Amino acid sequence: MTSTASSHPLGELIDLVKYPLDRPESRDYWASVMTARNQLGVDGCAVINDFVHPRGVTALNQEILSQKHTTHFSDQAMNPYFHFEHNPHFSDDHPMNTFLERSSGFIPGDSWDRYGPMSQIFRAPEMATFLAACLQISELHCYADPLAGLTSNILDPGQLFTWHFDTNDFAVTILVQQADSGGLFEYAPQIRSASNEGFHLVSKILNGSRHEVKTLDLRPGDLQIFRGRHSLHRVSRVSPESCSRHAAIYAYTEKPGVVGRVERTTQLFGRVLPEHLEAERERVRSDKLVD
Ligand SMILES: O=C(O)CCC(=O)C(=O)O
Ligand SMILES: [Fe+2]
Repeated sequence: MTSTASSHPLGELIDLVKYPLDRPESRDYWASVMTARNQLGVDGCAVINDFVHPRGVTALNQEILSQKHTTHFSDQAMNPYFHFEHNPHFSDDHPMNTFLERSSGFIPGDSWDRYGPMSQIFRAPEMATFLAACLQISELHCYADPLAGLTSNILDPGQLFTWHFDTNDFAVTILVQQADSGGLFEYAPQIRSASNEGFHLVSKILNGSRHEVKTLDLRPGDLQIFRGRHSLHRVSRVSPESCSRHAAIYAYTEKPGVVGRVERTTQLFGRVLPEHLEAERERVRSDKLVD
């Protein structure tokens, strides 16, 4: 271990020996970036194993447990586009009208201590720089949404997060507590594009097809970078006898100062803040996907 790696505050959480985020000019840094780029190029998903070391995982899980009482759980069935109501323009068996259980919940952004381990990782400039390099984006900023920027996805025993597309182009996740059984991340890579909803393929998967579905074997401490806007994905049901599954979710945007929509924020967190109402008035959509 070099003294440079161990003395950086991020080293309290992230394995800077394996992944020297503090030394972006190093060979190991670029090796990690190139591996992630390759994986993202193959199917829109990169996994960086043991990114957070075991002590860091313990610190993250302690913070999640301390805030778990603030989780907003959902008990509403939803379609893959986060809609909850029947749409008469589509047939009853269409994906738009296929509503599946989502029982998981999110710990919101305003639950975290500004200086706690969750925020420390999220707000580290080294993280944004590293992720931007992996994603080949010129710069990234912390998602400014005060609730959705920094969250933890909680699946208690028996719960699942059903098939869906993300609103964001990509998501950054660290598995913090793994379920003993179930709670697996599954995805159908690039099943839709900005110009094609791929409803036929989406429908097959909602009806139980495993064709083209991949399952990740994530372990606590693994970092996942995932392009979820075009890849249908879910977290499968956590077995009733299992421990809960906890994941830290870090959201970044290409432009600074982005805040989420009122409707989605209410669905996910059960409330909005004044920032959401303000942003709603100024929002400009970047594509025409149904959501
Ligand atoms: O918990 C995870 O691994 C990802 C959950 C997810 O897909 C989401 O929050 O949109
Ligand atoms: Fe997602």
